[in-house]
Amino acid sequence: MEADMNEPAPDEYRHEEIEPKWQQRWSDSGIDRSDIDRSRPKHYALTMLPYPSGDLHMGHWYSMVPPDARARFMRMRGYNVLFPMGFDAFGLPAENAAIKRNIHPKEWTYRNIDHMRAQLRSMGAMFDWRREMISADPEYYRWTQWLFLKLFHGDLAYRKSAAVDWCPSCNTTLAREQVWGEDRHCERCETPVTRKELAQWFFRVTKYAEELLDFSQLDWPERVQTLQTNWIGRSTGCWISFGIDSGANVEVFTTRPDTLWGVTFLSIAPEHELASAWAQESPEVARYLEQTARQSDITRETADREKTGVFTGHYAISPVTGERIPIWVADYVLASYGTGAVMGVPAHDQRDFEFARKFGLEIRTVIQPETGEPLPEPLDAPYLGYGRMSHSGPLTGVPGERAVMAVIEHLESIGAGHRGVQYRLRDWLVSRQRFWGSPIPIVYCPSCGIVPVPESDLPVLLPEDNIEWRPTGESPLKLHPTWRNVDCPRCGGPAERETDTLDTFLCSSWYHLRYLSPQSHDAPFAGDDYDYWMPVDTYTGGIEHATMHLIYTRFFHKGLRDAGVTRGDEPMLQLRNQGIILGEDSEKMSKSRGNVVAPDKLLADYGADTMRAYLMFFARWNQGGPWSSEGISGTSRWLRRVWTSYSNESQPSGTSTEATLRLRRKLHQTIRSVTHDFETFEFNTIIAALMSFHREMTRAFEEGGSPEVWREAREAYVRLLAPVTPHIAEELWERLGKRDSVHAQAWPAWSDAVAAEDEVIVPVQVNGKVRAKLTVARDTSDDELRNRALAEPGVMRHLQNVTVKRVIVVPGKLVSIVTG
Ligand code: ANZ
Ligand code: ZN
Repeated sequence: MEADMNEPAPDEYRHEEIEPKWQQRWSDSGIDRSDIDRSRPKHYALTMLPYPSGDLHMGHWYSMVPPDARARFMRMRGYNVLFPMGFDAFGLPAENAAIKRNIHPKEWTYRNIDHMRAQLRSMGAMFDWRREMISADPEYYRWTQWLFLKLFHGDLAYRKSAAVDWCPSCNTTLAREQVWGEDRHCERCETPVTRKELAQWFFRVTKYAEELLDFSQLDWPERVQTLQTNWIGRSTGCWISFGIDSGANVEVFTTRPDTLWGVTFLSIAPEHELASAWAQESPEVARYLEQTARQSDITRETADREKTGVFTGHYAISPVTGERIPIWVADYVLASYGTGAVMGVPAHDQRDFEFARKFGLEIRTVIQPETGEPLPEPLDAPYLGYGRMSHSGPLTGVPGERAVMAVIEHLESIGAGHRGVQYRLRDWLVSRQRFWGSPIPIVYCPSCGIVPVPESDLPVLLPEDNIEWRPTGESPLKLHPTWRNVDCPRCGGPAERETDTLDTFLCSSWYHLRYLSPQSHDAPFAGDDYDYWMPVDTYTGGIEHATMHLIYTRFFHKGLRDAGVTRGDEPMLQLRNQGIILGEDSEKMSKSRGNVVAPDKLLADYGADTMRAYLMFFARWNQGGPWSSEGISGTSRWLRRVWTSYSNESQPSGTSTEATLRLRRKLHQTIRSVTHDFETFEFNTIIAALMSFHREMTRAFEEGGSPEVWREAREAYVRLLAPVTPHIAEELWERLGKRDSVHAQAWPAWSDAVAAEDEVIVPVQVNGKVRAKLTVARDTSDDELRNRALAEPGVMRHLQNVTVKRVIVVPGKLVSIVTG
């Protein structure tokens, strides 16, 4: 009978069969479950959890697969590895979907989760699914609320009025990502947004500014440390108080007190309280405030914007010269930084220079460079450097290195200023005027004021019905017919619930703790679990989370530490970021460009193992790079060759010592380099080494290496493959006649000596007959050769009941034993 050409050969690689098969077996055997085991060192490998948008994209694969391979590697290295997965399930897209389709956000979210969970399973990752957390589960957000209350009781949560972006046409507050363009318009209706003041909840992150700048306990990328450091933005400087004509004071923050004699105007932010007071009396000021109310801080901080401002008609008095200084309102001054007021020194500050030029204000040089020419008069650009003070009254001539301190001391002595530190970091605004988030567990009572919901009443559940989705300008919870009405937990009188929900960044600030004890009913996590697993040993994910998420989670940990909930100073010891996968055209993947590579299609074509190997191979993981379809088919060919080579039963002839030695040396070198590269997240060179070692095995086979060494290499190779291609490795392991899972095996060991040195095989003769062969370094000493020869089992057998008369050692060549 003729073979059916469509029927694959019996040993053809069929990922669509072996992958589901092994995934099922792993799930049945529970091999990926990790529990406390004090006999082994623990390793908590955390990878950032996805938002359930509906579909896994290549970025998810890229951020999860190499860390999975590494987690598997750590397990084979003897660690008890925790590698959990969950869903960051609250957030705006679910609410938008609800508005569009008139379904509950919960329905949309949980349907997406089901789909994505199945997609995640198809990766073949070792996620311990028993520990899955979903931030929108009441059993999860109950503890989010509980933790909120811990911070509240620790005086780390407080309420104050703050501005939100507001679309006057949609009649709703907008999240940062819903505001678009230079003119800051609403994403839905394109109306320019305005700002609106609302009472909202904040976390006191600024209390931890100094501690957050300390990275000494962390192995985090330099880049993330820099981004966080800049985000926190510590400046040392000085507060200076200027009297004003109306009798009050204006305080400014400056990092350049040495320029004080050069002040020719003050400017205050449009939101400064004096600005609104003066708007009452001046229509120009009032008009200017209205006009600037629409801009965001980001737009306002843009350096090259045309400066705008308005004179208030008021003057301040210089604390050092007694001069009258005009006060302006200018939107380059931010209300949220320093004191919201700036002393204008046009000669030595870029923005002040532009402002003074535009409005014809005086430019007065008070710093001269220490070396070289004096500055030109008039200046054609501000001089920003430090230098010798000039035209500065009693301090004229003070050199640059002393200037700042000299002025501060002078101000302190006359009581007009004091030194201090200022941060750019702001407290974290956690209120959202949204439905799909955790309710804030607070009740407002007309007689008791702000009352926390008692622990025993948690969670404050989201309502399931009667929800108004259409944007009305209010939090949807506010419009629910009954939800907000509640008895005051303190006095029992009629009261109202807080109707805002919590920022979803709060949910993701502690999810690593819920994974520890997903079933815990009386606490967010159990103390035992915490003590065993925490802190997270390696955290992996995108660099885009460098500031917000990774600062919030550090803050949360420290705040909870001070509230007695967590221990230790940092939640995540090591951080590594992956790069971005670009389309084949080297551009960012996007639907409009048509260069999106979808994982589902590739999974069907190549299988998870090939995708895994390719994702580790195609670029340095921390850099990323363009996808290549040619590249993935190359990876696929390599794995098919590996597969076929293991279905061949024959062995090498054992005739070439040279081939044996080379194979062995290369094996040990490969184990060593793959181990090293897993440790350092250099995944691409792992795959390169594995590819090259397979060629070496083929060569050793063809050239007739020793069958034992060849078998040893084949076995070790499957173990090296296991983290990368977990399904193929299981299959090949089985073919080698093994019963246990390859993932339960120890990682292969290497010897530096074998890897490094040139080895020889020395035959050992007993009375002229070869009884053993020693594999040793070429320069092994005579004594060592003699001892090793006499200890060989094959030799000892022939020395029983006889006496050794002589042992002749020919270094590197032969050991000959003569008995009598
Ligand atoms: C006078 C001065 C003279 C300044 C000079 C600079 C150079 P960093 O380093 O980022 O902390 N500033 C203070 N508060 C501000 C606000 N609310 N909005 C905008 N600018 C503000 O910046 C500190 C400097 O930024 C301060 O020092 C102040 O300008 C300005 F030759 O004061 B300086
Ligand atoms: Zn009350």
